[in-house]
Amino acid sequence: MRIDILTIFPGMFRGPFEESIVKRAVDKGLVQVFLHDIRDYASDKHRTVDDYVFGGTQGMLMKAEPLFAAVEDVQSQAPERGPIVLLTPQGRLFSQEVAAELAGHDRLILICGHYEGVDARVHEHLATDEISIGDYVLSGGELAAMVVVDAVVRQIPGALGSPLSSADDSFAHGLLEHPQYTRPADFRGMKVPEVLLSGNHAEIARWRRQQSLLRTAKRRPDLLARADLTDEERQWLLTNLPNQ
Ligand code: 9D3
Repeated sequence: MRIDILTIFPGMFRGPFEESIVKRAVDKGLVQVFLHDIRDYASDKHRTVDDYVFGGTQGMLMKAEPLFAAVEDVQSQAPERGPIVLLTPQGRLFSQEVAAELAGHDRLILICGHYEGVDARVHEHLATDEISIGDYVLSGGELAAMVVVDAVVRQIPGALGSPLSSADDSFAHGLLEHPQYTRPADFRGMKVPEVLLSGNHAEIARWRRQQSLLRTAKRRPDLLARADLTDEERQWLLTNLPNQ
């Protein structure tokens, strides 16, 4: 997979991409990540990438011209075609499903907006997809792009170091993870649940599933509504959930 990122702050990505699972995937040759400075595609000597808003409002917008030029240049560098994703607060909400969908392509182009937003012609005629990572205000699309790249890259077969596959990730089951413990079995009087020390694997599996169910019901009832539970499990929850 080839990922091209268009940004006015390429330096923001270097730390995260050189420390994470992304670096391992790059080193293994599973993914190539290219950073492109949008200013390199500005047409004036001041390398202008923003301008005032027609009709008059406060703030600046990213100009269409450097973004179109950048996408066209980056597309000319490799023959594969894939989604052109604009990171924007107006985009569809990012999720594990969206990550899996993006991971199915050989090529991704991510455009990071900044200032008060991006010229509408980029939304309408350049981007093929618009993604938001959540309902909070960021200063730009860069952190959102890092989130998307991390979630997408760990879906690529072989990207994870351990034999655990990304299919084991919590959201892949639609439930939150059960509590986990490592040694010591007693830390300052805080004890690991007895069942986990029992060696009874059937009992342990049952306890973990029940903990996942309780946790999800308590913290993320929205997930529980869509999760794949047996009738028996739904009944068990009804009788074991604390009231209110
Ligand atoms: C005044 C209206 N604001 C929209 C909520 C303007 C605005 C704020 C912040 C426009 C752009 C931005 C910068 N944010 C992003 O580019 C962004 C983002 C985000 O702020 N939250 C969640 N996901 C994303 S993806 C890109």
